[in-house]
Amino acid sequence: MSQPGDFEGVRKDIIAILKQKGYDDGSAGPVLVRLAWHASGTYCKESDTGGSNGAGMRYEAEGGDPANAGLQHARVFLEPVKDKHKWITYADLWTLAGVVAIKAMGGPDIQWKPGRTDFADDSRLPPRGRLPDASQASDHLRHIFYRMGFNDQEIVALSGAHNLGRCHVDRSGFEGPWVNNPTRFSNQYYKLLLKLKWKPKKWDGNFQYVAKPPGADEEDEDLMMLPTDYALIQDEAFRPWVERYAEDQDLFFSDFAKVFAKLIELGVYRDEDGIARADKMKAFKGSY
Ligand code: HIF
Repeated sequence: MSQPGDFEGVRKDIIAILKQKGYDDGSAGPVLVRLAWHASGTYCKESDTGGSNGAGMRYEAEGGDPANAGLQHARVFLEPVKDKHKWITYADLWTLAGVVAIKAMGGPDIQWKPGRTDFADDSRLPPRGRLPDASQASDHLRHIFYRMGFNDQEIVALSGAHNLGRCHVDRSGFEGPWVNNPTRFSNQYYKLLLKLKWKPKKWDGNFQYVAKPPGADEEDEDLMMLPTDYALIQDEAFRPWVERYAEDQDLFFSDFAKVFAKLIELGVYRDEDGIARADKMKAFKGSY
């Protein structure tokens, strides 16, 4: 048991569980980033509901949503950390794990503030259907991310997180990593989007794009893009940002750090002094 408020201790223990021999590419990092995002990405600005408060994925209604398939791995990886630091809320732990993982994989420092509260029961979960559908295109991306309060540039900056990790047929129906080294954070995702010849994958599974990196052997694993990733180079407002982030990794890192920090704050009400106030959060007042 650690001292309440020892977030440095929590950070160290998150780093210690990142290496997972035998799991995916040997790292829990990418799936932790996805956990932080799915915890936050249910936010609706208009109704001020959903978001990173509550840790609703502990309950079947949210955790069992097909959109969240596979995230139980992330939650299980974090259990020893929660066990050692019982005072931290799950909602804080999941978002902190995302930013610690990004940094440990070579990404930028992302501002993280504590104060999220866990729901005491499952009566205030956001409805299913708020997370994006990877089979769709720009209109859908705007519909989902504008609802959270993001603009076009922020959508493209966030999307660089698909530099990490991979798709699993048994979780999403898609298959493969976006880049060659999916546990190293960089702007490679944008470079590959622009550079490779993306072709529809020939298979019975969900429609997705595949390509071989230049110089790859036949037996090398295909890289992939989801229809929502590909939409970023087809859309005339998104594409210039893809080009800028492909050219300028520093710009990408600094824009990504801002937008990911914004993502994990969604649904968190703070007083002017920065202290989170659960009683001022609509989701906690049960006003869905
Ligand atoms: Fe993902 N995302 N994401 N995503 N995502 C998957 C995996 C990861 C979308 C779909 C998928 C974001 C936006 C979107 C990560 C991080 C972020 C998978 C594969 C799908 C289908 C799941 C599986 O099969 O295991 C869609 C449609 C999005 C809207 C654009 C964010 C910006 C890119 C917000 C984001 O941060 C990460 C990391 C993974 C890898 C998880 C893993 O287990 O390796």
